Amino acid sequence: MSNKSFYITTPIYYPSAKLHIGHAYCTTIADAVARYHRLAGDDVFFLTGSDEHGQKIQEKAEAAGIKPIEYTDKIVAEFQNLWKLLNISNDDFLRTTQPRHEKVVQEIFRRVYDKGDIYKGSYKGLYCTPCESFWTELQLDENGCCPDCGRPVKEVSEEAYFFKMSKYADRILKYIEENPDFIQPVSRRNEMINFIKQGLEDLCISRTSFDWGIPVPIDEKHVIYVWFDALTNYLTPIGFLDDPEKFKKFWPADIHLVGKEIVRFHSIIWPCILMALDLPLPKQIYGHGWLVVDGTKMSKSLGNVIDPIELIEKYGPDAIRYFLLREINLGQDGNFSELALVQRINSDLANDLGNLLHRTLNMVGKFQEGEVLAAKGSSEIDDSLIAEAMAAVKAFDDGMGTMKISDAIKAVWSFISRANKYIDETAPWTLAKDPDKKQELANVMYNLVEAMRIVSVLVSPFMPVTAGKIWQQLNLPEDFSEVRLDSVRKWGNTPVGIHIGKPEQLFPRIELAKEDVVQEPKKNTANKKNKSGDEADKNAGDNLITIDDFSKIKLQVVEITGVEPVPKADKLLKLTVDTGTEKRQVVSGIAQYYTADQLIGKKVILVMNLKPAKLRGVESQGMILAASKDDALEVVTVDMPIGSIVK
Ligand code: ME8
Repeated sequence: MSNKSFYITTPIYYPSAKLHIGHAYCTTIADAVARYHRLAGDDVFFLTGSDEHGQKIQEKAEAAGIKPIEYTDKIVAEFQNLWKLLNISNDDFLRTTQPRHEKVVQEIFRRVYDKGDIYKGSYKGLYCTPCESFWTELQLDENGCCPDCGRPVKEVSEEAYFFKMSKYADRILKYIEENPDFIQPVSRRNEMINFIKQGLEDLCISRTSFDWGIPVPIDEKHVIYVWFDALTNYLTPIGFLDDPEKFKKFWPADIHLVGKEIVRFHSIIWPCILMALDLPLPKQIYGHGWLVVDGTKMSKSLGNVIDPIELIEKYGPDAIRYFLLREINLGQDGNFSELALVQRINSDLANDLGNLLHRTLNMVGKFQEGEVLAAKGSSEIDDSLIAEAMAAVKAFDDGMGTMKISDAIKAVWSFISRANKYIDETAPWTLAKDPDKKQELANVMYNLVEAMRIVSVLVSPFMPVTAGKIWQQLNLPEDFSEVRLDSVRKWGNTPVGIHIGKPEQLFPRIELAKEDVVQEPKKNTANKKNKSGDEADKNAGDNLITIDDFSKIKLQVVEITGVEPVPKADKLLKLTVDTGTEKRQVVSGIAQYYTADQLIGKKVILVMNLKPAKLRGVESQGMILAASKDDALEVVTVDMPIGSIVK
């Protein structure tokens, strides 16, 4: 038993609309990690909550003719119901409207103000109400709209308090550079380094144009602007003001798990606030990818949101949890499809897991009247099963401890397949016919029950209800909620002489008619790059090019000799490349994937005869090639002399 403390958080969600399956994804990940750490014996604190202030909520409440708190009460109750249905095991639920939080935010404001890091100024800017973000002219998209959501922005000018974030720019940059694990995955880290290098401006932290917020303690006409209110939520429930012992135990947080678009707030603004408070920084900010439908992030206006409650009612919470955790690699975007969910249920849950349990219980019932007899001696096949069980426990442990959740699940499922194969290899039905093979049969039965015991423990972070059901059907004496990972690090903890319980189906197979699909995602015809392979192949026929067409493109090996950020464009880098005969300037949208150090000296392929174009006002003379899939991207590199022709 470790007795280490472990503090994990999800973002606090805006009660501006119903939660969709994308929000459930984030909370399910955090829940699985929290459950794993409890299993490993850690003292876990798992926090989620709601982010209830701001103009957007105030406007929605006004439109509904009710007070903002009445509006958020109703939606927050729906959040809490969803987390209950999904068996989310959070230790606290923080609402930013709770007096305990208001006290913390005001105290933090006071402390930072007294330190001289907050001053009054005036803010002029372009504001996006739905995103609660200010933008400069240069940051707007090509339509002059919010670069995050594409909606119109409005000009705002008002007296406001500012947090001196610029003062901490060098310190936070140094910290990120010196602590490679602080921001994960690595692509997010590079993006943040490039962002800070463009310069950090002071942060506007108060507003006077609406009043749905926590009052600034020294100036009641202002309310505290959302991010200063929201980020500090992580300090409230762990005793920042009222329980120093608890605070010492859980702060700094081990992981703030957040969606990729809010990594910036968590890994730059939040650490600067903490530095101003002289508090240690969280150990890790983990930016997960988005759940997308047909390559597009779910959003109400696109009509592609998937309601998790409907899915839970139809398939049960464990199947949804399993799918989200198994199907998507944590740092990358992943596609949600109900058909893929049903396939996973049928193959992994009904077939692999369900059958293994069912066969095991049936045979122990039939061949040994339900009694688990002692194993004596072992065959080579038994030994290989045992070795694979121990390897699966280790791979599970390693995967969960490093946020490689999908890998951890794969390791468990490969053991489940191994155990199913073990049944075929040992053919217990043949052993049962031979009175001389009684001990051999007893060994096989023991090993299968023991394998199922281990599986039930290993699946518990992903599928807590199913894990409990397996445990119950095996009729193991220990209270399942008390079971820890240590009990499966060694083979042979199933007590001899227990009588197994009644077999019950875990997951019935699902025959899915098209009309049964909860929501057939809308086809997003605008997003051609996300077409499936089949579709792309089909269309390729209409667009074939000849070798002459291809030869018009001049591709050549060049070396990257210089890298600079493009001001106010966090995705772009200005590269200088050496073509062998000249130096060229190329603008490339790879800032989120590479730092300057990683690019200098790379030999890449340049489209030499591309018409020069201006990106964010900077001329680009050509384009370098890169390969991308889902959320990953790599520039194409070659090991050939500069100037080599690519054909
Ligand atoms: O940003 N797939 O709240 P929020 C995966 N209140 N994750 C998704 C998603 C999708 N399709 N859609 C949304 C806020 N999310 C602030 C946070 S924290 C101090 C304040 C994730 O309700 C999103 O990436 O807009 C984010 O991490 C979370 O839901 C909350 O989003």
